[in-house]
Order: sequence, then C-alpha cells, then structure tokens
Amino acid sequence: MNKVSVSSPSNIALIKYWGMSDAQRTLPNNASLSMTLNQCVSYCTLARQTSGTSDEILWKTASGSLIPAQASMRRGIEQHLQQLRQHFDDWQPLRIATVNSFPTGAGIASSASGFSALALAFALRCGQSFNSPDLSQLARLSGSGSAARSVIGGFVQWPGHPGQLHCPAEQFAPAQHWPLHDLIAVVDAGHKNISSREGHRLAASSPFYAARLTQLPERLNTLREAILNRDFDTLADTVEREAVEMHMIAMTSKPAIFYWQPVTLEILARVRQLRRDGLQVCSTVDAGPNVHVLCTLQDVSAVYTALRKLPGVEQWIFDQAGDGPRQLARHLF
Ligand code: 2P0
Repeated sequence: MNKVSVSSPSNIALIKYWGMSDAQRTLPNNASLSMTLNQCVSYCTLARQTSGTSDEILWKTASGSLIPAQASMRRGIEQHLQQLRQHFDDWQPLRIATVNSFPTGAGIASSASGFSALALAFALRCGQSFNSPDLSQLARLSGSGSAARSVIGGFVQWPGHPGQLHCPAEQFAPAQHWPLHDLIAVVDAGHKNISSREGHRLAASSPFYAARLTQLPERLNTLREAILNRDFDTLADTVEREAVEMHMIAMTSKPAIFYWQPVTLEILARVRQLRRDGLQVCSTVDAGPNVHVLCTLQDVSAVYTALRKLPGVEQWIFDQAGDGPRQLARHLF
C-alpha cells in the first residue's frame, strides 16, 4: 500500500498514568484506565517519498497548506519512526503529514492521538491489520504511554493485566456500553511549559508517590465496577479523587509542577455544586489546566447551560466516548 491515511483519537485518563517504571521502554508504574474520545483526533497521511532520500514531515495549517512541522514535533516523529522502522525492518523514506482537530500540546493528550495515528498508519502500510494486538505496543514506542490506549475505542485499560506492566492496552468496555459526554473547557490552548514526559520523570520525587501507588489497585477495581454498573456517583467520586491526587503528586514533585490555573479550580468547584444540585456530572484534569467535564447524555445540555458563560474559558469542545481509530479514504496530500 503506498498512501495510507488514518484518524486516531485522544483519550481522557480516568485513572492516570503518572510516573514510569522503565523510561527506556515507556512502561508505567501502575495500570491506568481511560475513555477514548471521538472528536479530538489526529489525522495522519503517510506515503513513500518519491523525491529524495530523506523523510518529509509536514503539518497541515488551518488554511489547508502543508508546512514543515515544528522542530519539537519533527524530533518526536523521527524518534518514533526510527523505532517503527526497526520493528518492521522497513527503511523507505516517507512523506508524512499530520494535523490535530484540537489544541496541540495543551494537555489534551495530543501526543496520544498523534503517535497512535503514526503507529497505525505505519503498521497499515506494512500490511498489518487494524486490530492487531501489536498496535498498542507500537504506539508506546513513541515514548507516549497514553498513546498505547488511543489505538483502542471505548473504555481502555493499560496494561490490560495490571500486574504485568509490559502488556498491551485492552478494551474494558465499548463506548456504546456507557456513551458518556466530555465537555472540554479549554482554559489555555497554548503549549504547556512542562511536558507530560517531564511530569512522569519527576513523579517519584513526590514524598506522596509511594502512598499513591498502594491505593491504585483498589481504585482501579472500584472504577471498573462503576463503569460496568453505570454507577455515576461512584465514577464521579473516584475520578475526581484521582485527578486531584495526580495533580497533588505533580505539585509536590521536586521541582514542583503546577498545571492548574485559577479558572481550573473555579470549574472544579462549579461541577461539584452542579452534582450537589442533582446533575450527573464530574470532572477530571490531565497534564494541563483544561478541564474535562464528564456527564451523561440526559444532563449534557443542563451542564453546558450552567457552565458556558464562565469567564476564562477560551473554548468548549464537545466530545464523548468514541470507537477508536479509523482508516480514511481522504488524504492530507
Ligand atoms: C495519562 N497523561 O494517563 C496521563 C495523565 C496526562 C495525565 O500521559 O498532553 O499524550 O500531549 O503531553 O503525552 C499525557 O499524555 O499528553 C499523559 P500531552 P500525552 O494520560
């Protein structure tokens, strides 16, 4: 296959991956569980390079033109390509174009969607099937652990076997099981100052990190039960506790990492109040200031009506649980 195009979604971690047991192989310290999104996606087109012997790595702008990718993005893609080439023993120079449907590097897991899209496109070009269990591992070779979850739709656990950290991600329940909505409050669409990778590296320097790890197996089980039973109250309590704890670890790392902004806290408080008022809504925050407001279909419009005028939110993204990556007939070039 010469030209291949895919879309691959971002995901929101409900139990967070934070800290690594093996940075070389991007292995986590704990099992995480996420919901794959539907609207926040990365697109990637990949084809054999017809002129020259080096790769061409392009970014599609809002106006539709293709420009050379920024240096940091290019570096990440080149490193991932190196790993993929070794895996498949395929060394042909490539033309690659990519673009995201949502803000890049702002803590909405654009590395997860971007690198899972690259891994999928490369694997398809090499004749691998879309459902291969290898895809999770291939995405993880990028150095983005959350990419290991984005190759799968619905509710996803990585690693699938919590005690075996090298295992691939596995679907825990399909999106249709509980099609939760995710209203993403974009508080700051700019590139964050401290990468998730740096956050993972520093996590173990928090004096509270060891205590966190002891709590996680039980929290994971509680969340799995809540999802299986569509028990929103338990999901809300577990997911909010988990988000605060991950950020507490970041804030007490050495040096400290503060991803939240004042409006982040304001949204978290408003969401708790809406829940006390009877709506099925809760919130979580990944490695950035933006808030994922999770709610059921029946309450999504009441939640948005209550929050939409909040000062300090640059943009609202309407997302929900999604089915995972897709192969596309439309190409970026
Ligand atoms: C996770 N995060 O489990 C943890 C929790 C975010 C918080 O691994 O935002 O895809 O593009 O740097 O590298 C971050 O994943 O995110 C991450 P960005 P990345 O998802």
